[in-house]
Amino acid sequence: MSLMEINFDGIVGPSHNYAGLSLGNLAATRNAGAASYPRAAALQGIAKMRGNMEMGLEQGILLPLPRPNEVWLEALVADEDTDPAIVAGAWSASSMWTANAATVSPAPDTEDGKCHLTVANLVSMPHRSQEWPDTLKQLQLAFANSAHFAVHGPVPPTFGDEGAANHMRLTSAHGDPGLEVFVYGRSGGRFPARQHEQASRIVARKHGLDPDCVLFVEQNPDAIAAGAFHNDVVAVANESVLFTHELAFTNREGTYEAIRAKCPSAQVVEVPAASVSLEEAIRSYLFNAQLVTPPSGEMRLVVPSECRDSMPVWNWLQDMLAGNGPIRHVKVVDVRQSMANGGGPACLRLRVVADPTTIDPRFLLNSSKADAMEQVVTQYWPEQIDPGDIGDTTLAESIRTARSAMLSELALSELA
Ligand code: SUG
Repeated sequence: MSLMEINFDGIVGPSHNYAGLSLGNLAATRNAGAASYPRAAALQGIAKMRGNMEMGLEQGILLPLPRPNEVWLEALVADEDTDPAIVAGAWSASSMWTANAATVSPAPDTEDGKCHLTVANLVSMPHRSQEWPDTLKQLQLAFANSAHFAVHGPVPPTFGDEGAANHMRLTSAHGDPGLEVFVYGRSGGRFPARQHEQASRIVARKHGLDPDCVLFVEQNPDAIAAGAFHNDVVAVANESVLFTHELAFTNREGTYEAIRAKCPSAQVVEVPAASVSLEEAIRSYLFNAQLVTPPSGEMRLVVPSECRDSMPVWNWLQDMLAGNGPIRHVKVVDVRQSMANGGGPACLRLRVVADPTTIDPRFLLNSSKADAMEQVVTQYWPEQIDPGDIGDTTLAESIRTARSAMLSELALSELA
């Protein structure tokens, strides 16, 4: 059994648009009503996946969900007088942010030695609450091998669960047992706290985690109020490194101490607010980076190009590289279409530590499959969606056709 980290990126769906549906997500609110470019967005996502494969990392994919979601619209008795936000919700391509698809506990951490996945209920935002049934179907297919995986339904509603975006794992190496850190919000000031403490606790119990190897940590309400609607906007972990903003957690020192006590190999790389303010960290998405260990062994931070546009962030990264910390390289990627909806490189991927041979190969990527995906996107994905196009029946039909073309290219028609 060779356990490794596999990043499952969401393919950006053909209905990608900016409807401003997420209160507390500043980028999405700022870009509400802008024209979107689904074809460019999907190509940017595939280019990011390719870049990671070129580093020698295993790459997986998750498919866009059926949109517009007719089942949802029907349940909401939607007609022409329906609130435009509900119609836009049914068109949302938000499942591209697979960090919110599920919480994943790798096999070395669990009682039964299987990798456990709990699909996220995403109940805090109406447009995201419709995702889980179709996401669950997909996870059950990709991780159908029940000798190695246990896929769970969602935590019951009221207890908001946003999946891996509020979950970090610290370990000496991916295949070793790890410390799982669940970050919940109690208050977000003017904005909602999306991850409920009880949801995190339910997930940890369902996954059969050893209570000595779990921490529940409160996200700093000031971070939520500043626009960090998920913890992965202000912190990210990879193997023994926690890369975090100084103001990410309510109890900063207590959190670091508890992490070091339970995972002695842990190292904290903290960015002080004096160097990069919370606002600048959220604007640039410095922490919504992919922190990865390629086979070369030197840790790399994959940041959005907005980090290069920010002087304080870019200066901080140069100083970091000049020092002798554990993060040795920085790679810049262009995911601007997703970023404009508040989704950086880390939002676009779900990390699973597993043996790739135990996963349905249709969900694993290689470069010829990436070529084929690019062709489908170029041929079928709409070039542009203007706000007034949302709800248009001809466009709806072409979005459905585009998704079907991708499903048949990837031999996944059972997701139709
Ligand atoms: O839930 N944006 C997503 C972004 C999710 C980012 N994920 C992580 N941080 N892991 C959200 O707020 C915008 C859709 C719109 O407004 O049309 C949106 O859903």
